[in-house]
Amino acid sequence: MFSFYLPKGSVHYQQIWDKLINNHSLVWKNEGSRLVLYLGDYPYKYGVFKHPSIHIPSFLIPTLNAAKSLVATDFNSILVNVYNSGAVSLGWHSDNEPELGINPTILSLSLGGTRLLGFKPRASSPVQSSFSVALKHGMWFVMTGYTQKWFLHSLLLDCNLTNKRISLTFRKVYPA
Ligand SMILES: O=C(O)CCC(=O)C(=O)O
Repeated sequence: MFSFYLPKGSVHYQQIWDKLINNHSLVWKNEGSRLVLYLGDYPYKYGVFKHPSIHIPSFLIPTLNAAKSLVATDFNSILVNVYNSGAVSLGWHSDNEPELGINPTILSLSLGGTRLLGFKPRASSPVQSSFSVALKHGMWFVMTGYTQKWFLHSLLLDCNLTNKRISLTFRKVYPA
């Protein structure tokens, strides 16, 4: 797992934010109190939520290409999460659906308010410590290798935060 920033101006974060929020042709779903948009070549399902395949809009292609070259992974989907404030969280889970293959690489781009992504070991993990990572505006964060096998992760509550946060998570989804 590691995180990094791109040089200023490489990706236009404000444009991505504006287009995601203002593009009325995008089909958002409510998942709990989080808004989710799935874009990808193949359907993707997790828990009780099922997403059909939806063409990735052209305004996100440069960002998808940046994501692919950053970690040399042939991502074909973007799952976008909107958290309207720190009162919206995402519970403990692993991204270990069969469509993601074994030991998937998942890259995220964080925009807006800083949030903590917590990690806690699964029962079978040889690593016993929990930790969290502060995901700041413009930060790219990658989970690779045994991350999903050994840890659960959760976007933690922060009831003092009023800022909205958007995350774009890049995955390679295989046909089921
Ligand atoms: O919003 C985030 O950065 C976390 C998203 C997440 O955990 C997920 O999509 O599986």
